[in-house]
Amino acid sequence: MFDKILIANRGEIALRIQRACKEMGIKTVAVHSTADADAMHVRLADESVCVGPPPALQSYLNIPAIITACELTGAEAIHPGYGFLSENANFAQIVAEHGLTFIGPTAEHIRLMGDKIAAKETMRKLGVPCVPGSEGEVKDVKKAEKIAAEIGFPVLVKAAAGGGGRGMKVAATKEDLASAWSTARAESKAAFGDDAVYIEKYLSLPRHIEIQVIGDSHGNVCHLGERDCSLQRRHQKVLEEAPSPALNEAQRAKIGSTVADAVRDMGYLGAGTIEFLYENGEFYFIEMNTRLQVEHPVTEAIYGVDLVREQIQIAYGQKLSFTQDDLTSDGHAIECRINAENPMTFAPSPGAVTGFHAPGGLGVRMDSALYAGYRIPPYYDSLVGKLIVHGRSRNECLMRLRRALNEMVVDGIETTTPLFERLLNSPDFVNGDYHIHWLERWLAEQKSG
Ligand code: MV4
Repeated sequence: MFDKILIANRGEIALRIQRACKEMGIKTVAVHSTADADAMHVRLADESVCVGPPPALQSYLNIPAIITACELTGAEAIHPGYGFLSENANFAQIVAEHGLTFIGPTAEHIRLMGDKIAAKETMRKLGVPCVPGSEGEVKDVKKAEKIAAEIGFPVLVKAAAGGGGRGMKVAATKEDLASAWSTARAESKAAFGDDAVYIEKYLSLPRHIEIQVIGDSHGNVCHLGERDCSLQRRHQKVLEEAPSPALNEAQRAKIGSTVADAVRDMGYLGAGTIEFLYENGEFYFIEMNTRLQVEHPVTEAIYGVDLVREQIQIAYGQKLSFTQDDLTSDGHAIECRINAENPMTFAPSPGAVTGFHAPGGLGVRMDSALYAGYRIPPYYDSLVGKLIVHGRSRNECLMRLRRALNEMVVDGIETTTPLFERLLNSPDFVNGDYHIHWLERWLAEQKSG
């Protein structure tokens, strides 16, 4: 097994990866910016290296500094966590070229899935159901009009280099299409330096359901069911749950095996997530994420699997520690993203944490790098904790969530905790009756009275 791993990340996910390493007897190297010298991930690591000033481009995204930190400390592998360099194909390639191991898929698979047109074409050929739309890039308005006429309005123009909602434009009618097409192209060029766009039928009120997969270098690929991530605001997930309240066991087994077969055919290595929109009983592939995701703990809770441990074993060349038949899910799990933000306006609220108490007890997990006396720097993502609760049923999970939220103490800053307390009083949420636009509509209602 690896002797030492460098973790190219910060915050709760750096702690999450350290925990897996420690249980495996692997030494950890933290990297940090000058703003993070007092951060918990630095305090808990065996060694640490300062890789630059606070702006992420100069530190957590500073590839030469991170490779140098590996060479200085003798770390053999790099775990990128999520965000930062986790889906940077060039980084994965550079890591490999330095004789180090990138804990994740190959650079080729990261690159392929980063191109949303190529990703969709790959999945379609492998038998994964996709949203009806263009086959490949749409290079002129004439072609856009032809495809829209075939699939019917409304349509959505999407950036090939996009993802996460950037460079997307809806055309409700034929009259809107030329402007949606040229705006999407211009925005994509400005944001990503690439103006390639494609077209899909616009699904109006779907759920966002994603399937967790993991593959080893021996040709084994398993799925670990789905997560329902429909509760989002401005393309930021707010709460995730597993299983989805909308699916039954037969639907889960069917989409799970379709996805696992496709990912096996790709020769995919490591953890991955296949994102779908789900509407009227049908799944439509939209994107694949080639990293560990923020919401992975809800899957861990119901399947009893340590996904980070599996990632590390796979990167070392070992087999998955389970087969598909070994995997059974138990009960229900919900994750609340605790952000350092005002719970009504979502304005960032960095600063000094004067008091901190993590909830505990049966079925409660709190992943956070907070401690009393810590100063949250203003430079990074506002996620400061994840509260994950597990119960035998969704109802038990909701009762436990209410209890755990009540137990949590974060003093000195504002957090999104009160939002979840309000959400637990919403009949739609309690009934699992929601879609990707539900949360923003509910928040707007709350504001108006
Ligand atoms: C869509 C869609 C409706 N129809 N595609 C937004 C981010 C990107 N990952 C895909 N997105 C969407 N693609 C079709 N054909 C609606 C969205 C979308 C969305 C998707 C998932 C979660 C929240 C969302 C919020 C707005 C729009």
